[in-house]
Amino acid sequence: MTNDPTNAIRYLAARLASAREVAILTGAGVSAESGIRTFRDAADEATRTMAGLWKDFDPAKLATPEAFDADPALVTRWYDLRRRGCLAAIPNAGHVALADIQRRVEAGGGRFTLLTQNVDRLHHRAGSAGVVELHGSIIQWRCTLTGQKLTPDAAEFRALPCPSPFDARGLLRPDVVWFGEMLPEAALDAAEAAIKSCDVFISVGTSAQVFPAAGFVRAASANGAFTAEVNREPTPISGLVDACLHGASGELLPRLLAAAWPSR
Ligand code: BJW
Repeated sequence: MTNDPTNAIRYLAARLASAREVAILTGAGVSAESGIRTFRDAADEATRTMAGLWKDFDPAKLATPEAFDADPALVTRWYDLRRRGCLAAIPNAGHVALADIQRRVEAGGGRFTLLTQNVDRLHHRAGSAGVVELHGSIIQWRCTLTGQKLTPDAAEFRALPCPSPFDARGLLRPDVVWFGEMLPEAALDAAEAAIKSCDVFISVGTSAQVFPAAGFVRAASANGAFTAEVNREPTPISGLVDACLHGASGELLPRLLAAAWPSR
């Protein structure tokens, strides 16, 4: 294991450049430099880190199906505020580097899977293709009864009743995965397939505390993949990965890209 940033970048870059199949898991940290609050960070002026959402808000009162049942208007207001923040945000250099890494791997005949816990769609907007959204999307909403999906525009979103002509008793809720809910089956299948067959697995900007995603690195490692972490601080998986890059993903990922494909 190496965790000197320059050595770790070189070490990981060599594995990345020669990989047949790469899987990358991202979390809220990758969007922090776009101004989107993470969930569990402590505020830190030195690194310009904003306090995570769970410092000011109780997940049990906002991010569970029970919370929505108890007060749908409150949950809708909170998610709509965040939704509009995501629409206003701009992908950062970390998102762009991940899209470039995907293009490089695929141009060399390799396979690439981007698994994200993020609901902000910034990877899509940075040009990543086939993004697997493990925790859904805040940009899209769905009816609690019909499942009908809807993408509201950027204006404030107040419409609680489902607009479906088929069942007006439903409510619109964000199409995200709350605590205690199952992840989308297709996303889990895609993650399982990538974990089984990748030879390089990288975890970026996640505290590795929320399951099942928190178990992916260990599973990839058990399947023989070379594993790495890119994160601002150590996490529960730091001790088990083959390379640790500690710092901001918006700085480290472009360096990793340049080290892996220097002719760029
Ligand atoms: C930077 C940076 C920079 C900052 N550069 N880095 C097994 C054991 C124990 C519990 C469970 C288990 N299996 C299931 C559970 C229950 C539960 C769970 O995991 N609970 C844990 C908290 C213990 N999981 C679930 O309920 C999941 N469902 C499920 O498993 O269904 C089956 C089942 C149900 C019930 C029981 C058993 C089985 C669903 C999880 C859904 C998570 N939903 C949320 C909200 C989404 C909607 C919304 O946006 O509001 O998803 S919670 C929140 O956490 C969000 C995130 O996607 C997720 C992960 O957070 P993430 O991305 O890691 O962010 P942070 O803030 O934690 O970390 C950011 C990191 O970035 C930090 O480390 C920083 O240092 C770093 N960073 N700036 C690089 N610039």
